[in-house]
Amino acid sequence: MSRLIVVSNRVTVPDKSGAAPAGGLAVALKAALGERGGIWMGWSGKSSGDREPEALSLQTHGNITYALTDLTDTDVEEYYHGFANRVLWPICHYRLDLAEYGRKEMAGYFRVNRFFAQRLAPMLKEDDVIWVHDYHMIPLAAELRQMGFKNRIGFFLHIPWPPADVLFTMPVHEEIMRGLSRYDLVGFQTDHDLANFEGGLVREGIAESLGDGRISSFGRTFRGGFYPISIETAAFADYARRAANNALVRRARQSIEGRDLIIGVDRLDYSKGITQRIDAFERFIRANPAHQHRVTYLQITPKSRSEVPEYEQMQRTVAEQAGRVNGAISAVDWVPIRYINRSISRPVLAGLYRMAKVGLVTPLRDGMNLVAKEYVAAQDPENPGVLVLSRFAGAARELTGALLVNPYDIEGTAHAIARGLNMPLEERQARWKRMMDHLLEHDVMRWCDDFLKDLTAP
Ligand code: GDG
Repeated sequence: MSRLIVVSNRVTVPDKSGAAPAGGLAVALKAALGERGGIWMGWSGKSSGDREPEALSLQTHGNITYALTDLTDTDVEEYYHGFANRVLWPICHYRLDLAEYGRKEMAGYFRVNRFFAQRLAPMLKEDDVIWVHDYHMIPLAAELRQMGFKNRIGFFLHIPWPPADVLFTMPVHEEIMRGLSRYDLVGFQTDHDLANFEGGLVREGIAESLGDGRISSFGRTFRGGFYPISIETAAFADYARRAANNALVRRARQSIEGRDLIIGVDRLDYSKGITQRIDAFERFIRANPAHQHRVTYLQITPKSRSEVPEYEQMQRTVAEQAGRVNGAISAVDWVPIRYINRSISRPVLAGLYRMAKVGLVTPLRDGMNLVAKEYVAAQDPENPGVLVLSRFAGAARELTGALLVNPYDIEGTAHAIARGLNMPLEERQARWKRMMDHLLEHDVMRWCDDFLKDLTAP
């Protein structure tokens, strides 16, 4: 079996004990790398200031080598904050209004990808299979091809791919599309993303669809496919069952004093629809006096990308909004919204999912959304909660037992919250079982195997 080389912006290096850190993606990639032996390369997350980064830092655990590089301040600013997070992220989440184009940032993005390719090249063997992850790294294959590498190279995009009319607002869209055509397999989260990609290329006359996922474009034939990412379903279910006894989870249960718990868990990001969700919760409370005093909505929102102005602004907006709604609808003995603006531990998270009668997952646009899958896996089969899920999350293509909502429709979401809280046990069990059976069969190991099988197919 060929070696596997994984390249992603960030690398999850095991801690001193050698154990993989929590999180499905890291577990699956570590398993795939362990099976074949290989290298996981990416950015250390650190800056070398204005000095050229030192040689790669290599750490070997078993048959896996973790290869990390620092980046200069300018690289971090232009490649990471600038182009990846202020152009590709908003565009792929349909937020044309938030994209900030600058020639410097675009150039920085391509330059850093060339730098990654140059650092990777000396480590590569002829029959290595290379798997590149996410929007930070689109031009990597083109750089490697230019250096003469003929290896199998696959790409998986963790975020949505927009339709042509959205994508083409980005000045360098053609170079980005050409970059993708240099892979052998380009994987998306859902059939919709793949259709946007293929349809956009064909509509603009820059590709021909050859059927069976094969696409001919920019002088090359490659394949497109969709591979919905997932979680370690069985392990997470077991974890959540045990987490119910966690001391902090028990204290949280006591503190809600028998009220119904509604939970939301999202990185602080404008794509997650947090402000619309708080509006929907307020609407639900106002429209359903019988539920007043009887619910607690817990929103866990760790900070992310605080260096990017839109995120810093959003942090203030959400905090103010939660405060305003609490001020308006609280009573002396009841505070409806608990807003936590930092990360909590994984066992506590699992226990809280299991305690919640409703999981509110309402992004405006999301590649997949693993919180939705974790919420389902964490439920008690005897008394499962209800998932309220945005139809614009990739997960909605699979989790058909959820109450699907349009997150822009505040009243519709408020109605779904009420329906979830009032749903009879039998219906909750039937809906949950449908989703859980699917997730047990389609877990993250299966995702990884399916992608690699297609990438290495003759
Ligand atoms: C990108 C795509 C796609 C969150 N808060 C805490 C915490 N989390 C964990 C969740 C979950 C993960 O973070 C978030 O995953 P998502 O999938 O929901 O979202 P993104 O970070 O936007 O991920 C997304 C994903 O890539 C994979 O392809 O699904 O669409 O945007 O695992 O549990 N974990 C802990 N404490 C927290 O406070 N421990």
